[in-house]
Amino acid sequence: MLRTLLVLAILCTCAGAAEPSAVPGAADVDRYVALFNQDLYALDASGRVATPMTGAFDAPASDIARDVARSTWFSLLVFLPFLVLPQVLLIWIIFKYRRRNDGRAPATFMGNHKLELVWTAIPCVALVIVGIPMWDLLVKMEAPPADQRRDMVVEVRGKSFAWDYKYQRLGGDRPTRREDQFEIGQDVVGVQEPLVLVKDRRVILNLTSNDVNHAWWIPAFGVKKDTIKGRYTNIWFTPEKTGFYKGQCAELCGQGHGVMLISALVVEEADFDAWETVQRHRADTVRTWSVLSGTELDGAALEGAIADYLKKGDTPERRFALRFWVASNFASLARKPGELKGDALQAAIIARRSAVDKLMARTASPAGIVN
Ligand SMILES: [Cu+2]
Repeated sequence: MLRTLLVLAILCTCAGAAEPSAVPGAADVDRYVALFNQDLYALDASGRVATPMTGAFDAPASDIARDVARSTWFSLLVFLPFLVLPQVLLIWIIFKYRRRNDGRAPATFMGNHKLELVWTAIPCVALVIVGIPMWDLLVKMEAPPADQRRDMVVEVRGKSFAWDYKYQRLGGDRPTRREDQFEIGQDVVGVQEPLVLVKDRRVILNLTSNDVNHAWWIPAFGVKKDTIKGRYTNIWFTPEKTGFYKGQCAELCGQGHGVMLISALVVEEADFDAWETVQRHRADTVRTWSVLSGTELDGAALEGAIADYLKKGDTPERRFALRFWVASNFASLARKPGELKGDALQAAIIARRSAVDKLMARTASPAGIVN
């Protein structure tokens, strides 16, 4: 009997270990903070911008960007001879037929109908050759895809001087009920949160504005669109590479236009699930953070805040969300100029994060969740 139980226990443990965990645990927190809390302004060790703003031509990151790059290179190839050839001819003629003081008079002539017809007709043909695929691409970019059932849909709202993202549909096989929508608001002055997208999942952006005209532009995706109050404009694309992408408001909109930055994060499906989880529990973590961000750490208040948070729901997802937001907020705080700096700040962060860990481990739920 004892042997059977022992074998069963070992089997259960092995099965548990082999199965990948769907919910990220405490060990994943720092990886996700590094992924989701990327610094728009970060510099690398040699003082250069850590993530440069890439373009559609040097690093296209979506299907639309690839099309834009291809058609632009094609038009450049077709038009390049019109730029180069006249200049080469001009320089050659200047030297070949220069005045030589040998008594010869230069020839004078006016007009040549045949030549004029040819040099009008050839550029016209070139324009048509370039125009047809360009027109096709413009129509494709303007027309929303016919079958949108599996697409992600996000409402983008420009405001002086930040962006709000409302996820109206998450795409894939996800539910599209009203209660599954959620909104990521931005501080008007503060860290601009990225638009988070899934690699290879098409996204449709419905854009509008709260005030003046703005324009949502991320060059690597090959899309740029005005956002206008009282009206919706649309763009769509399929992000094809994971990564952190930078953009900028592209419509002169006022005093803060220069800092109206845009960023987007393209992640794998599993990482998007983790991000969605932490967003859904974000509001509940605010109280714990307000205790942690005080100058003096109030142990009793922290214990109360964590206990209340877990009382509202003690699941591995909620525990992960609390740990994530604590770590993520500290990561943002460490970037802001404050009284504490460098090692002192790092020590304070480590101490406060471990206080949270200890309290959470102590507040194990009846189900035995200690993660
Ligand atoms: Cu602007």
